[in-house]
Amino acid sequence: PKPTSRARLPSAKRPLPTSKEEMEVEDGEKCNGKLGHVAPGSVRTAADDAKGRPIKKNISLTALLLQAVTVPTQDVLPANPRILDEVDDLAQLSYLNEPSVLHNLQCRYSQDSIYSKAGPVLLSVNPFKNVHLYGDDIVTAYRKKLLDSPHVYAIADAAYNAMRADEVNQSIVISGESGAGKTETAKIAMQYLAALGGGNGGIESKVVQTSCILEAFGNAKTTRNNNSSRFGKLIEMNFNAAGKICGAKIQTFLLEKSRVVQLSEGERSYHIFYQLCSGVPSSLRGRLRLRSASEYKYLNQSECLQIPNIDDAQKFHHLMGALDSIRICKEDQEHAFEMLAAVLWLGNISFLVTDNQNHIEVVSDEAVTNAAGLMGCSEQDLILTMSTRRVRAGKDEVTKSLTLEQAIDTRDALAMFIYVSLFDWLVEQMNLSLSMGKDNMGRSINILDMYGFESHKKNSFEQFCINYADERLQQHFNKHLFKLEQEEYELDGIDWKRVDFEDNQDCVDLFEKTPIGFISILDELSNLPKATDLAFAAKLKHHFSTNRWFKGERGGTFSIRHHAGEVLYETGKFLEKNQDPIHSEIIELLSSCTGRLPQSFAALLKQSKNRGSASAQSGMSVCRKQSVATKFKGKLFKLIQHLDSTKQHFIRCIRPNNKQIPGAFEKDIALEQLRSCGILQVVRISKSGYPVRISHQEFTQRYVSLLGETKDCQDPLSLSIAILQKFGIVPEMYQVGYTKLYFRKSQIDVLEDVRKQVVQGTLEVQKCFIGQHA
Ligand code: AOV
Ligand code: MG
Repeated sequence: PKPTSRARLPSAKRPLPTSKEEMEVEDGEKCNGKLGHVAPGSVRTAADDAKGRPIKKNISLTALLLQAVTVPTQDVLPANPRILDEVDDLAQLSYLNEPSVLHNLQCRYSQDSIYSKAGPVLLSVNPFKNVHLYGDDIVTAYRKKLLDSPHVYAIADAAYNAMRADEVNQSIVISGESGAGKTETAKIAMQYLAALGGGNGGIESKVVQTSCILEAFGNAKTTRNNNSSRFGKLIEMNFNAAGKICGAKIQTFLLEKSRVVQLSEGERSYHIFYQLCSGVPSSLRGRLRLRSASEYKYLNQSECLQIPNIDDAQKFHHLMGALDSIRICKEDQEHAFEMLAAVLWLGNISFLVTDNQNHIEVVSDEAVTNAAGLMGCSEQDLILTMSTRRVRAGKDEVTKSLTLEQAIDTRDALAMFIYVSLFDWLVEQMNLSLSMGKDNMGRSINILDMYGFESHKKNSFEQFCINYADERLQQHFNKHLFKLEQEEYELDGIDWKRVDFEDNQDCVDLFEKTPIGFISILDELSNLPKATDLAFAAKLKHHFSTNRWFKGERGGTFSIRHHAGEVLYETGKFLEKNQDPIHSEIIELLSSCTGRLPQSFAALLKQSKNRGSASAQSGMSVCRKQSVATKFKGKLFKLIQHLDSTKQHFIRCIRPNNKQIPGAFEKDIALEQLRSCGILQVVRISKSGYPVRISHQEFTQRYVSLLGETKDCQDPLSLSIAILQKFGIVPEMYQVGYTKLYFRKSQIDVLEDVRKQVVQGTLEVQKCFIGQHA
C-alpha cells in the first residue's frame, strides 16, 4: 500500500523535521511486522508495551489524538522499553535510533541531568542556567567514587587517575559549536583538577584565576554566544610525583583581532573595554582619560554596549583581583589599561579629505592628544604615521600622503597590533607566574578549548580560520573514535561489520593540500602585489567547482559545506587579513614611545621582521612573514601531534537551542549537532565493540593458574581458548584476533572474580599451612 502518512522516507542526506506533525524517520533498526502507533518522546501506548515490542515515532500528540496514522513499516522505528528511559549511557539503549537518542537526552535534560555518555564520549547539553551539579561536596563524591554518573568530574577524575597510575600524559578534548558550553566545561574540569591537585602553595587557585583574565581579554558577545571565545586555548596542568599541581602553561591560538576595530550588529568588542569604562576606579579614570563606552567609535558602532544580566563594573573588580593573584604588579596593570585606553582613543581619530584624490589630513583633536599621551609618543609622530608613508622611488625614498582608506587601515592596524600584543604579553605574564616548580615530573593533563563552528550573516577570514580549526578537530575526533578503533579490529582479523561514518578528511584536505588547496591559493595570491579578493574567489571556483564540499557563489563569495553546516564566506579583505602587513612606520612609532609596553611590542615585532624578509615589491616598506593561515595551520598540526602523544578523553558539548535560554531542548537543533559529529555511530561502535583488549601472552600469564594442570607445550592461543571455555565465557562475548583477545564490556570481570577467589583461596591455604607449622 502507498504510504498514507506524512512520514518522511529515509534519504541519503536526511532532512530535518520541519513541523511537529512530521515524523522522525531513521534508517537504524527496523521493527518487523505490523504497523505501530507511536507518540512523541514519552507517549507510548499501553498496547505497545504489552506486546513487548514498543515502537516509537515522533508524531505530535494532537495528531495522534485526532487521527489514526498509518505509516509504512519501513518508516517505523522501535522505541525502547520504559525501563530504559533516561539511561545515562546511550549504549545501553536496546534500540539505537535518532528519535530514541533525542528522547533520552531530552528526558534527562528536563531533569537537569545535562551529562550523558555516548559510549566513550561524554555529552554535555548546555543548561543555560545554574545547575546544582558542582561544588565541593560533589567533587568529594566523585573523588571517593560515591558517584559515578556521567560528569565532567568523572572524566577529569579518570584522566587524573590514569596519569598517576600509568604515568601517561592525558588530554581532555572539548568540542562543540559556538555557545555549546566548551569554555564552561573546561573551567569545570580545571576546578576538579585544582581540587584534586591542590595544596602545593596555592598554585591551583592561580590556574583557576587565569580563566577570568583570558575571558576578559579574549571573549566577547557575538550573536551566538554572549561570552564567545575569540581565541583557542590549550591549558597544560603539570603535576608532581605526589599528584599535586606544580605549574601550568597556557597556549593560545589566533585571536580574532578585527573585532577590536570592527563590529557586526548586536555584537560587542572584547569584554575588557566595557569593564574598564564602567569599572575603573575614579583615581585612575582621569589618568587614563577615560569616558564611557558609548563615546568610543570602536565600541558604539554596533549599538550594543551591554549584555543582559552582566555587570561589567563588577567583572572589572574581579579582574583586578585575578591580575593581583597572578602577581602582575599595579604599575604593569596600569600600563596595560593605558594601552586599552589608547586603543579606544585611536578609534576616535578622524580624517579630513583635502583633495579630489581622496588624500587626507588628520584632525588634530583630543583623540590624537589622548592617544599619543597614553602611548607616550609625540602627537606629531602619531599624525605623520597615520597620514603619510615612505615609498621607494628608484634609489630614493619619498614621502607620500595617504588616501582616506589607507589612513583608516593604518590607524586600525595600529590599534589591532597594540591589542594583540597586549593579549600576548598577558599570556606571557600568566605563564611566568605559573611556570613549573622544581618538583615537576613531566606529568600533565591538557585541556583543549577551541572556538567552535560558527556561521553568521556575514562570514569572513576569521570564520574561515575558526571553521577550519573545527573541521580539523572533527577529523581528529573521527580518527580516534572511528578509524583507529575499527582498523585495529580489521588488522587483527576479527569478525567485524564496519560502521560507516561521515569522513571529513576530504574537506580538511581542501584547506590544506598544496599547491592546490584553499590556504595555498590564498597564500599565492596574498604574495602577488596586484591580486584582489575577487581574483581569489575566482580561482577557488576555477579549481573546486566540482568538489562536493565547495560551492561557488556570485561575485566574491563562496560556500563551504562544513561537517557542521554550510557557510557562505565573503572574500572581502581575505588577502590583506591573511598577509597581515605591518608597516615600518608603525614599528618606528612604537619604538619611539616612552611607555614600557609599546617599546616591548615594537621589539617583538622587529624580531619577527628580521626573521622574515623586507619586501619592496609593492614599493612600500612592508615586512613579509609567514601568512596568518599558514601559521595557524602549522600550529594546529603541532597541537594534534601533541594531543596524539597523550591519552585522550573526549567531551562533546551540545547547544539545545539558539536563543541561549534554559529549559528549551529543540530536537532539530540538537539532532543536527549529534549528526554532524556522528554520535550515533560512536555509540554503535561502542555497543558492538570490544573495549577490553589483551594479548594472548598477557592473558595466559594472568589466568593460566585457573586451569590447574597444563601441558608445557601448549601455545598462548590454545591456552587462552582453554581458559575461556573452562569458565564458560560464551563466544558472543569475545573474539580471538591474530595477536589479541577482544572482550565485550565487563566480561573480563568474570575471570577477574574467579582469579581473585583462587588467589585468596591459595592465600588461605598458605595461611593455614603456616599456622599448622607454627
Ligand atoms: P562555547 O565556549 O562552547 O562557545 P560557553 O562555554 O561560552 O560556550 O557557553 C555559553 C554559555 O552557556 C555560558 O556563558 C553559560 O551561560 C552557559 N553554560 C554553558 N555550560 C554551562 C553549565 N555547565 N552550567 C551553566 N551554564 C552553562 V564559543 O567560545 O562561542 O565556541 O567561540
Ligand atoms: Mg568558548
